[in-house]
Amino acid sequence: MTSSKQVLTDCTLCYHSCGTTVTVEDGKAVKVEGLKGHPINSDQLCPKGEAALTHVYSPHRIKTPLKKVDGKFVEITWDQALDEISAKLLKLKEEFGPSVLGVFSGSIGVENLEMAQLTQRFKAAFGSPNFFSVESICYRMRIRTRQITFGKYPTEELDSKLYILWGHNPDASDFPLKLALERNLAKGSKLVVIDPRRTPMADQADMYLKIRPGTDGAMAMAMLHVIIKEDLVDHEFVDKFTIGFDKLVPHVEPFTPEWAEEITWVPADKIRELARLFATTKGASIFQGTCTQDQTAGGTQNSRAFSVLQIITGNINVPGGWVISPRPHFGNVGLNVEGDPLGMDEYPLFIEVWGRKSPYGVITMVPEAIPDKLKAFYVVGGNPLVSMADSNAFREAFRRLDLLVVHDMFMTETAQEAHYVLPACSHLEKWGLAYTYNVCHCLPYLMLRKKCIEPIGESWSEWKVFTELAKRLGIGDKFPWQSEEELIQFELGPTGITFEQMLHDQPEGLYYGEKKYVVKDGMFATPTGKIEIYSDALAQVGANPLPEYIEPERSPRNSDAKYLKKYPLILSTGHRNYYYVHSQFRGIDELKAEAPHPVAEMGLKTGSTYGLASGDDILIETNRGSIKMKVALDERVAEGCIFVPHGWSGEANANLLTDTDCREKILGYPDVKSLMCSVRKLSAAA
Ligand SMILES: Nc1nc2c(c(=O)[nH]1)N[C@H]1C(S)=C(S)[C@@H](COP(=O)(O)OP(=O)(O)OC[C@H]3O[C@@H](n4cnc5c(=O)[nH]c(N)nc54)[C@H](O)[C@@H]3O)O[C@H]1N2
Ligand SMILES: Nc1nc2c(c(=O)[nH]1)N[C@H]1C(S)=C(S)[C@@H](COP(=O)(O)OP(=O)(O)OC[C@H]3O[C@@H](n4cnc5c(=O)[nH]c(N)nc54)[C@H](O)[C@@H]3O)O[C@H]1N2
Ligand code: SF4
Ligand SMILES: [Mo]
Repeated sequence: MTSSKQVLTDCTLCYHSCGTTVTVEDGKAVKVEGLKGHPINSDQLCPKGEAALTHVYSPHRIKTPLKKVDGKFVEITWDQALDEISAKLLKLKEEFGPSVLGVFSGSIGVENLEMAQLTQRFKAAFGSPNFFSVESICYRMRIRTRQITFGKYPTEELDSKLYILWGHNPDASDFPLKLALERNLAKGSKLVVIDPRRTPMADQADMYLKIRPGTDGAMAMAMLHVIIKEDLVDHEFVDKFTIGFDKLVPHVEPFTPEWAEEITWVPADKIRELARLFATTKGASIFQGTCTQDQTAGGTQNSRAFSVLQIITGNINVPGGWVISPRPHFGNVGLNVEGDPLGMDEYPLFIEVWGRKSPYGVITMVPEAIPDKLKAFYVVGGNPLVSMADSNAFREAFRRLDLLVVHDMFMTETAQEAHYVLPACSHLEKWGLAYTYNVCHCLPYLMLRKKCIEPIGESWSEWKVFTELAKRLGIGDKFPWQSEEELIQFELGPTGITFEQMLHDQPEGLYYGEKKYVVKDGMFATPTGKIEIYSDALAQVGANPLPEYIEPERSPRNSDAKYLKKYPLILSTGHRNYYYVHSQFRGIDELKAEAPHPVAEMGLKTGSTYGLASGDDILIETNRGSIKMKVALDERVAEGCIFVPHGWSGEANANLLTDTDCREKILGYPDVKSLMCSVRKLSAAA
């Protein structure tokens, strides 16, 4: 007789953590569906989520530990792999000290508590401060700037009256927001899209603004100017809860919409119209692209300007605005940070604010730190050689390492450079805790990620690998949990919720905390106890304490004639593709059929100046390298620019074009949204 069960668990294929129902028959997962009534995905799955089982049961999964011998991988046992890796690590530690170990956890690790935090714990137990993650290319810039402004981290509420999609394309990248937008636009909410590409969402928008890449800060400054000049400010809110408004008023004086038009290509009257619409809507929210500003030359200041826009219009802790939601306190798996990771001297605000330290080092500084400061690198659930800016620099640096270990399900380009590759469990093969904080009502949503099937081949979970490695390194006491279930109970500990409760009583998940829209004195954990429009934290690192516009280092306005002649086009990389997550899922036929080729997008006129037609093969070149892609010409795309998707490997890898030296000055993020390049036709469309 067939044994069959249905397991409610989260999708985990990207950080949105949609709810799924997995049918398991005789130990094999046979079906995945959207979990009915789930608050994030309302029983639907995106095509990637639907293809989960093809991914999990892929014939390309790595099944055993591998060691590189004479340039080729050979299968070895776990014992051999762990013995050799730990022996090498101990030797390096003895000779050079523990900080020569760097660890990296990828984007699925950011919301994947166990993966990111066990990786962090591992380096701390070993004695190194050098933990890296995608946080220094993605998302934390917004967290940091909001923290220094509010002392807390307010987020966009999913149900809003006015959505400003500012460099964010939920059609491709944000399934839950896309569903929320459908729901709320039908009820009369307004939509504005600010994007150099007229995205599909823009067709439904009340306003669409085609902006020059990298210039969002100028537009935000002009909006501040209009709101202040026309006195559309929420004075009651500003007077009660903020400091620095008096300094902001003279500061924004020069930044007229006409000034911004020249920089941004957005007509001045449109900027005025948007400023008025925004300031007169209570419950308006800037939906800041998840990584767009982070990867822009003036990203920190742009993010600050967005915060100040929300503040002076009183759109903080009101329904539909930015809301400070309750945060669950989990057991401290990650261990506290000791010592300073790479970047402390150069970008201190990324690492520390008001004596509070975050665990991350600055990833753009990794290539230059190898081999002097870093000699061993351990990658979990990431593909930095393709996903981090400047793949050439990363490849060369990785080749200088004494030890590179990669724990992954697939043989990625990063894994190909490794000395050891360790087979990883998929999300269906291990226990975990799914945690999303930007769900409906701005409340966090927790769900137990259930182990549905036994590990494929000899793949191991992160808990198991780190625990076994720690034993061999003499730091076994730092990994005391006897099972994954015990680890999760430890994580849950301070919340008062139990593993058993989540497994048996609320397998569909649960909201954490209570929704509150109050604003009161003392709730802002800044040194002044107020929302800081004027930021001393920025002044202390030599940055402008008030928001300002910073022109991209490489741009038509900032380049001399010679450079412009060589690289005449504005290059923006990494707009999302609905069918892929970064470098993942290229091996899944049903997804590949939807997006078979890497395709760069260009405006119609610009394309024809280069003699191009849609479907042509082109060569794109920057100061760092060149790649080959197909081109699509489209009138929806801003002229004078080219938009290149990231995540493709080999000769279509966008990060062969990006430059680890071209960084945002305050937090050290790579600028990959506004560079300069040239384009040349290779062959005509077939
Ligand atoms: N399908 C899919 N979904 C994903 C991911 C994925 O790989 N695949 N990745 C996930 C991750 S880790 C992240 S960080 C998020 C990323 O999410 P986002 O950063 O929001 O990325 P996109 O949704 O592609 O939207 C970015 C938009 O910004 C526009 N843009 C480019 N340069 C500029 C500029 O200078 N200014 C403005 N205003 N717009 C600009 C692009 O044209 C694009 O439409 O997506 C997440 N979701
Ligand atoms: N040029 C350019 N580059 C970009 C961006 C851009 O916009 N432009 N966006 C950046 C952003 S925002 C991000 S977040 C990064 C993402 O960077 P990464 O996280 O490095 O990218 P992924 O390709 O998603 O790599 C994830 C890897 O984890 C593996 N994996 C999946 N599940 C598991 C698991 O359970 N355990 C283990 N051990 N491994 C697993 C996958 O097989 C895959 O190889 O890319 C960045 N790169
Ligand atoms: S958006 Fe798609 S891939 Fe991401 S969690 Fe939801 S179903 Fe999975
Ligand atoms: Mo990201």
